[in-house]
Amino acid sequence: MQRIFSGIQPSGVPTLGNYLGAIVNWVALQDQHDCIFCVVDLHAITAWQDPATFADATRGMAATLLAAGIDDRSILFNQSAVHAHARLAWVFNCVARMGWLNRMTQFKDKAGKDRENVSVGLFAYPNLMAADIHAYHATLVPVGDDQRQHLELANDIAQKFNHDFGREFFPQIEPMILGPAARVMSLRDGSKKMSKSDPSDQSRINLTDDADTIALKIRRAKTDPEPLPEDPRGLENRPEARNLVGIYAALTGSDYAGVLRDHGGKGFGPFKEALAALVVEKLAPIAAETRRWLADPDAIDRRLAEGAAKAAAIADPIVDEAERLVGFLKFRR
Ligand code: AQP
Repeated sequence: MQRIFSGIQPSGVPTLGNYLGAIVNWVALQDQHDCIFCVVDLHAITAWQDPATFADATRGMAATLLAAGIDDRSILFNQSAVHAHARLAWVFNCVARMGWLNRMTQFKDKAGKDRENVSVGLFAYPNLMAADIHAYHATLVPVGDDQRQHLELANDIAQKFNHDFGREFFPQIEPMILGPAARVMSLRDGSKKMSKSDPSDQSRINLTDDADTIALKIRRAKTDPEPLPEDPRGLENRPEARNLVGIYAALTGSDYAGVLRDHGGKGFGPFKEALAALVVEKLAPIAAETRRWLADPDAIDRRLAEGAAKAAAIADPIVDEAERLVGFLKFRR
């Protein structure tokens, strides 16, 4: 059974993008794989997080994952509770090259014009992500399309580590980028991905939004004046239309052609109504179950602590061995 690792930042309320690009796939993969899922709080502090609410944000993200269907078949924990991540990330900071990280488009997008003022952690983020995966010798990583470049870097880091320290220790990993909604775009701008930390709440559907809010956001979503095409090729150069059709396809387990068979030729009005009803139908049970978990924070904490113990039992020996390969003086435990 191949081992899967994936993570999500508690940097806000999870969005429909996180759900379709990652969470829904994680739930399905539990049957066939040895799965480790992580609320990556170390990653989240690469941007400012309010200490007064951060622990609750971490619990909230865990509650959503549990509500969406992550269950006992998987290990679920918060990253800062397993020190192996930070230990290996430091080694990888010393393996990865500045030039490699300078090419990362996510850093360029997030830092924007403010490069001199962002945290060093934001720049080194991909090294921590590589450590998250390699600390478990995981080989499959289900992520949204935005993470493809970071996974290529994780493979470069593994290869250089293995070469520098003379042993095929870290395996190559394979991204799993699944479905027509592997990159859900902002509802306000079809060229920008939907993001939980986007300053505009109207740009995204939050998994906690109620039915009226979801309907309003979809009704107001940016579109063009043309009706929907009957053929998927007609979605080229129409990013907003493509995005809404992709979301519909992902939620119904269909594809662009399937959705356009039913809705092609029609205007956006009726399509948006149908899409809003569908999104509400899929998200309402998750929101209700999330509230049920949040009513018992101790149960969430227990679940995360158990997960952390299981995760550490896998990662500690792997990172110990990596440190031995580096040549650190290690004492018998
Ligand atoms: N818009 C998206 N479409 C498809 N997948 C997405 N993911 C994120 N946004 C989309 C996937 O969700 C997983 C968890 O992401 P993350 O929280 O670790 O970080 P992120 O990619 O930076 O997500 P956000 O929502 O944009 O967070 P912020 O705003 O804090 O930066 C990943 O698998 C990601 O691919």
